[in-house]
This record gives sequence, C-alpha cells and structure tokens, in this order.
Amino acid sequence: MTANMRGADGRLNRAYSGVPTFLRSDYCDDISTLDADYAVLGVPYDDGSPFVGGSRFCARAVREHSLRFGGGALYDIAEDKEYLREALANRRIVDCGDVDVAPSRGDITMANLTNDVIAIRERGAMPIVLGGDHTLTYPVVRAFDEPMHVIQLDAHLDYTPDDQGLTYTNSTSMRLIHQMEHVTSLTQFGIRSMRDTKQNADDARANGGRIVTMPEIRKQGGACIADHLPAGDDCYVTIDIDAYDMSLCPGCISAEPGGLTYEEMQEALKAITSTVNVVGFDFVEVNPPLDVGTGVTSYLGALTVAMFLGYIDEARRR
Ligand SMILES: [Mn+2]
Repeated sequence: MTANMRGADGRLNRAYSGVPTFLRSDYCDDISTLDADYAVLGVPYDDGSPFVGGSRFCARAVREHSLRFGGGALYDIAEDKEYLREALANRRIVDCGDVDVAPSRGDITMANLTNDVIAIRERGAMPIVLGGDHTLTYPVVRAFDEPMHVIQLDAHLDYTPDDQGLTYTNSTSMRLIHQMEHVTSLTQFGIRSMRDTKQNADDARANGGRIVTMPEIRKQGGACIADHLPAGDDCYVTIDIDAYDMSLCPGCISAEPGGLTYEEMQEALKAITSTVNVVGFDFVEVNPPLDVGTGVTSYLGALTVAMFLGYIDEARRR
C-alpha cells in the first residue's frame, strides 16, 4: 500500500471497495462515444472450453485483482521505473465492460465481439480483451484488416481443424487465424503440451508458422522471442495463462508443467514491445472457480495484463 492511493476524487479506494473496472479506469457503456488510448473489453464466454468451464469469470476476477495496483502506476523496483502513471492520470485507459454473451450461441457472441472490437478501433483505441476462454482470439483478429503478425504465448498450439464445425472453441482459434489473409505470420511461444498432435504441429509449420519450444526459451531466456518476430511490423498478441508453468496457475484447467517462469514471461513481453508494434492483445483462460483461495491465478493475470500494457505504453511514448 502506498501513500498516494488517494484518487483524483479524494477517495482512498482500497482494493476491496468500489466498482471493479480494470485498474479503476473510467467505465464507458457506449463504445460509439469512447475516448481512450486503451480500451478494455471483457468476454465472459467459456462455451468453447471442452473440459471444465468457469473461465467466463476470468475478466471479472482480473478486474477485481487489478484494483490492488492502487498507487497510480506500476512500479518496477529492479528498474526503478514507473509504468502507466500518465495513462492512468489522464484517464487514457477506459473499461468498456463486457461483450453481450448469448448462452450456447458462440456464433452470436463472437459476432458481437468482432463488432465491439471494430467499434473500439474506429474510436482510435487499442483493444485489450479479457477472456473467457481462448476461443475469442479468432473473432478479435478478424476485426482487424491491415496486415499484421500474430504472437501466441501458450502451452498448446490451439491448431485443431474445425472440420466438425467447431469454429468457436478454444482449440481451433490459431488455425483459423492463420488462414486469414491479413495475418502475415504466426509465432507460437511456450508450446509444450503432450496432448497436442504431431499433425497439428506439422500443419502449423507447413503453413509458415514459427513454434518456439521450452528448451530454447530455457536456454536463451524469454527475450529470444525477438528472434522469431518481424521487426517493426504490426503485431497482435494473445496470452494464455497456461503459457506460465503449472505451479503458477492453479486456477487454469489447461495448466501444463515445464512452462514459463514469471521472469521469462516478463522478458518475452518486454522483447515483444521493443521489437514490434503491438496493435492489441488478449489475455485468456483463468478459471476463478478452480483457483486457490488467494486467487493467485487471477492476480497473476491482472499483473500480466497491467505489466504488458505498461510496456506497450512505454514503447508508444518512445
Ligand atoms: Mn490456448
């Protein structure tokens, strides 16, 4: 807790009080009037989770834990550097609430999502989308039309063919994205699940994708992601909490051992923002009902989203 927690409105704003928008940003309930640099949008959808649902509560839990960063900035003592102070003080981060979800109708929900992201971009803001499960990345990416690269931080390829009509599930999103004309290339980082198939890995590579596995990351550090990115290009980034090691995400049904440490994630996110131009990102797959009592998975999610946003904001100021 810091001495400068008192907000512009004079309130103390303890982490457990008030209405939980992301980082206690202003709330916008009409995107057509949005005035922001960064627009947060929740997608409380987990119909695309084939095993145990619950990630529909991810965005809400991440918002709640984000209120614990109450000092008006994110301070990294190792660098003696503050992130997001101006963006927060100038109210440049705005929370647009949640996409309208139609239960059991992924097609309708995801059309709503695509339309909301288009509307956010028309207002000149960068979309920051909070899951939900990993289904949402495809409908977000299809809201863009300029050429861009896609970076996925994940334990799994999410490259299953949607040949059974399973378009809106969390295991097919990356194959769908990779087929889109404006997606120039795909980098998949942290992939390690032995539940993925050789066929899907072969297909991703045959389609021009780069897969960065854990031995390479462990040997070279998270910053090695820069070697697999088109420097200077526009990039969309999707972060699955299961990119982190299983020990860091008890509240994630798809957690896998042998994943990223916090430091490796930090290095990777920093390297991304210093190598490419991030045009938007999403964060998915925290399942709060499965989490431990302290909610550490949601907390790590809030930290990851806020930290990455801080790096993006710093890069945009340079
Ligand atoms: Mn995933």
